[in-house]
Amino acid sequence: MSKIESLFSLAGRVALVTGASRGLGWAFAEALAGAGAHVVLSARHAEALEEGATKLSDRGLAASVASFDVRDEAATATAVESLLADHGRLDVLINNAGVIKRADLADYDSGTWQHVIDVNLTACFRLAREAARPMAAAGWGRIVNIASVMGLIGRPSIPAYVASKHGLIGMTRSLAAELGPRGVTVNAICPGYFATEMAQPLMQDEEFNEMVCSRTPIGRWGDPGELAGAVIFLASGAGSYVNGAALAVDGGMTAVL
Ligand code: GCO
Repeated sequence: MSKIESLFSLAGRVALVTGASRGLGWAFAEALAGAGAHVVLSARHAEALEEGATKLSDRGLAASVASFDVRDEAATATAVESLLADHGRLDVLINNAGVIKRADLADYDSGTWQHVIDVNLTACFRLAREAARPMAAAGWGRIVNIASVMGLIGRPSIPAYVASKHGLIGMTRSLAAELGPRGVTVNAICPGYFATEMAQPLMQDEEFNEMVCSRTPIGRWGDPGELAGAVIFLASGAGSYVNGAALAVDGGMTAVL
């Protein structure tokens, strides 16, 4: 392995990716496995995860499955425990699972607000807490929280999503301060507009599609594979002195007016 290859290599590392059955989560899982990590794919439903794990192992990559609901505190703790029992280590956590609900403020009920905050923020906090224990004990770890450009700016109809993603960046900074001295870095990735299932309603909306393309200097939606470099960088030795950052991968959208 060349010096540069080993800088970005995740060989021997175990990574847990939430929301890994589709969309950006799947892209993160593919990227980390490609860099040599054993990836534990997690989401609520086992079938889609099994399919993903098989796809990766067919390519000679290492993957397994842990299905649990990130909203369930006990299930979260159990999942991390059994991952540790199986692998003896947890090096990388990608806090990716997230939901979005779009509605006008007048129709935005409290239950919906709470649901989005529970999944996008509280669940990430709990997983980070559980993962930080073995990481700090080992003196090495990487927590990557998947925020959004909506963690840096806002737009109408998604108040809970915007609040949760701003909160996630805040939590990233607090945990970076606490865990940095113990060898664990905590960073956020802020994806811009990517062509995923979650974004389908927006891509089909001509006006919104036009807004994304014209507001993004690169002039188009992102392909999920374009997040691979950022996640491997932050999860590997290459990112060893990057801590508490919120890295926008948005084609330049938040850099311009
Ligand atoms: C929306 C979108 C976004 C994206 C993404 C952008 O309704 O504006 O769904 O929030 O999903 O997070 O980074």
